[in-house]
Amino acid sequence: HWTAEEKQLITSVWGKVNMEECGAEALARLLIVYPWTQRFFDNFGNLSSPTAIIGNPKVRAHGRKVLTSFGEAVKNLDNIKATFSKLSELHCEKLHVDPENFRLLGDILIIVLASHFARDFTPACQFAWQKLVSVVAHALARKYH
Ligand code: ZNH
Repeated sequence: HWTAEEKQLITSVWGKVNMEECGAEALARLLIVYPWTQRFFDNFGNLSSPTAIIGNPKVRAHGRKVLTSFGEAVKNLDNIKATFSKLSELHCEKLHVDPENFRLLGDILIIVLASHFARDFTPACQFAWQKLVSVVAHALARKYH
């Protein structure tokens, strides 16, 4: 369900993404903008203020891990459901993360990309990326019933 142009827009942006920076920024923004998401990370230490969250090394490391994992979707655009099947099980059965949070993180990621790439993040580009974060959110939510 991807056009050749969409695939190209997704992979060309992805090729320029700094996982460390963008992953850390996306997770930090999620925790700051939607503070209730902090409850999943009560073993991450100090999350008491935006500054604490941004400087928290566990947030940085986990943000990178999540974004790297997101990269598996980019590499497997035609097979995202299968790619995230195990991860969906983990988030559903072990971590009990409300799937609404996958949508929130997806929207945050779009904002991070838009702010990093500015005018290069064109409307067509945003269209392809919105579609991608939505497919990823669905794939991760698949094992919930
Ligand atoms: Zn998640 C974990 C991915 C979203 C929460 N994650 C995780 C991991 C991965 C991921 C890869 C690791 C695993 C292992 O270790 O095995 N995620 C992911 C992705 C996404 C996500 C791809 C989207 C895109 N998560 C999410 C959200 C949330 C979460 C939204 C909430 C809010 N995760 C989580 C947790 C965990 C995880 C809590 C665990 C952590 C620790 O370490 O403790």
